[in-house]
Amino acid sequence: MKQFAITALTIVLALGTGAALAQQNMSDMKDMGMQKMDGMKGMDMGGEKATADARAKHRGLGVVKKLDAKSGSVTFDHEPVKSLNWPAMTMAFAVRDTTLLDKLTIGKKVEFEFVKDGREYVVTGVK
Ligand SMILES: [Cu+2]
Repeated sequence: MKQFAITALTIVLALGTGAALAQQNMSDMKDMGMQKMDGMKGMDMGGEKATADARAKHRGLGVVKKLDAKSGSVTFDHEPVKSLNWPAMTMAFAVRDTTLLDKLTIGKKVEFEFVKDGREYVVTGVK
């Protein structure tokens, strides 16, 4: 009987840990999608120039899922991005150069360039 209780407790603990891990993974993905990575937050002392110098360009290949010209954003279902260790996923990017939006239509597969700017990922070029 005692053995049974211990086994049951072990199962409960294992399930609990699994659920917590799953939740952790989900919130990680959500953070990426919502562009809430705060990596640059503590680096304000150098001002805008220091931030700009630190910008590395990344390349992605993705299908346009959603376009919002008003808020300046595009959602890509993108393939893995090696330079950032990203798996394939669907996420939103900011678009500040509105001429880029003309090159994007829903369902189109494009090669795009982007930078991390503060807490946002900003598309800087579309092919
Ligand atoms: Cu992504």
